[in-house]
Amino acid sequence: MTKSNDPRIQRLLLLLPGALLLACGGGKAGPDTAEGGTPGVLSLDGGDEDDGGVGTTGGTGSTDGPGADEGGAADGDTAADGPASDDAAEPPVVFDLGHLPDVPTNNNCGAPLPVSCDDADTDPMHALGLNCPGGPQVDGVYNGGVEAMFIHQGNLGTSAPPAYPPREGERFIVMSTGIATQILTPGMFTSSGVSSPDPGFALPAPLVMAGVDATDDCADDPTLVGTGECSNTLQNQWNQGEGANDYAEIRINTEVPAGTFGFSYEFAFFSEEYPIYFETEFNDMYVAWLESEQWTGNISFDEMGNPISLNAGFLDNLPGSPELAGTSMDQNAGTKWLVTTGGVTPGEQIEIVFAVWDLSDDIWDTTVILDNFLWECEGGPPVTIPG
Ligand SMILES: [Ca+2]
Ligand SMILES: [Ca+2]
Ligand SMILES: [Ca+2]
Ligand SMILES: [Ca+2]
Repeated sequence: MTKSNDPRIQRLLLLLPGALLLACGGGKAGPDTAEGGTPGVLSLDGGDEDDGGVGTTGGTGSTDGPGADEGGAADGDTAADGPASDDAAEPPVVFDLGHLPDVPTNNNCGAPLPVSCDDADTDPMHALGLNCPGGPQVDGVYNGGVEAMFIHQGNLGTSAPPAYPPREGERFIVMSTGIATQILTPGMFTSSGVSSPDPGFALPAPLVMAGVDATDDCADDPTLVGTGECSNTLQNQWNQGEGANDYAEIRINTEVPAGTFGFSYEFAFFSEEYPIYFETEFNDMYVAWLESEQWTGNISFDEMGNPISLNAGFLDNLPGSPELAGTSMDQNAGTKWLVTTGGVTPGEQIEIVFAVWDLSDDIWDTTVILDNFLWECEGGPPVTIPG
């Protein structure tokens, strides 16, 4: 049995979801969908050596006037404390923060402040709040079908108050396993095989689905970093299906700025697969992969700590929810805006991949929206909270 891509059939099946799930569970596991032999066909910028972060770091420090005062302040302090230097047992008070710029609320934080410029164009990095003049710079690319990504301006949908406004500036990224702009058409049945790659069982590096340990994640045991998927959350979702199709990604390479210990970004996830193919092998997935010294794996979850795939529990806004009004997902489901924060090490080279794909076949599409990348003062294991 083949999953129907006919909206007339879809409406019929909506009336008979139980019958469909039974029928489909026994019929779709055939080898015709397996594409394990297909190598990754993405042409990616090998940008590791492209050191976009250096200029940003230097720029922040040099434009932050008070930072330049630190050296002088420390010197002056030494002189002023002349009498105290008699006390040899007590080390001198040192305010010298080296090259780190001042930030009013945290003298140890050098995270570059964001600069917004997505009012002027549809550059995906600008949409995220990156690569604006005077702001944080990264090496960022989109890899996927031309029809599978677009930059949306303004609120998504028609709910009041808006459920999906831009979280930074005026625009955000819409990335889909189908034709991305279709999310703007209320009630639409979004189901297209598109020109994005179909990697099958061979996801582009560094993505791997195998976890690092039966019980510990990489926060429990940092020696596990680099040995697999640090959160241990993806394997079980991936194993429910038969490989990835219509794979699209945003990939960022950058050096972590000095004095910067984390980053955050916001996303939401929607799927046409809900409700009819919920809890089947058509378990479309979204993964935010961080490749760093502290973590190699998924960093984005729902409020319950589940990964972001159809079956894992993304159930914030259900069919008919006011929040979904005015979108193609109004009879489907989606998450709220969610904020993921992850820890990184100042000066290290990191890679971040935001990836979405259809699982098992290439129809009944799934869409994510992405916005508001920020460098943060705080680090730690990845956490996702409502936006
Ligand atoms: Ca934006
Ligand atoms: Ca729909
Ligand atoms: Ca598709
Ligand atoms: Ca799908």
